[in-house]
Amino acid sequence: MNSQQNTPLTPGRYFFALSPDTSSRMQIQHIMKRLPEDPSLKLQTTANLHQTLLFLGQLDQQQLNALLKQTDSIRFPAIDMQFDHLSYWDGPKIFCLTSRAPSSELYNLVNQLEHIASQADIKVDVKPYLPHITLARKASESLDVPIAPVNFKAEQLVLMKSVSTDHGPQYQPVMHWPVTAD
Ligand code: 3AM
Repeated sequence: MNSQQNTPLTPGRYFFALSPDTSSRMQIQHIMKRLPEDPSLKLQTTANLHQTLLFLGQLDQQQLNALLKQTDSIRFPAIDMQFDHLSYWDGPKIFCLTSRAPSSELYNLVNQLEHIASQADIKVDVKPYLPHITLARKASESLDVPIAPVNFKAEQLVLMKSVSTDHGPQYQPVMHWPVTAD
């Protein structure tokens, strides 16, 4: 498929994610204004907003090369879904958007990515996939804020590299695939 690589793939922490289109991004930003005013909250930056599909973990060069060989087979249909709930997840201490009706295409894509990862000898977490969009980290209390559903349209599938910085993790898109099923 028609993939594009931004930078050379070098060892590091990687994950696959969907990148929201401009309208979805604006809706998400609007909802972020309704989060509690807590100075310890680490708000996601607009550039970092994403929906994680599969966390790959720390990859070495051999795994990255093997992954690259598999990525030509990726087929990525349009994914259009609603995130209709603002949730607090106690484990990772995040506020995130969740969906009561995730799209079935989303699960197909996640299965496809899990298959590609296993073909590249990458051991991934086998926990059931829970679609969410993280809005803030270091959250410490549950919240009950009704929201208007966000119509989430994916602009592209992205391979992200997670790089630690003094300001928290920065996500660098290193490869992307447009929304077009061949
Ligand atoms: O930004 P979100 O919350 O979607 O939680 C981490 C983050 O997801 C998740 O991968 C994304 C980029 O760091 N993540 C980090 N470590 C993980 C792990 N061991 C993980 N997901 C599953 N297993």
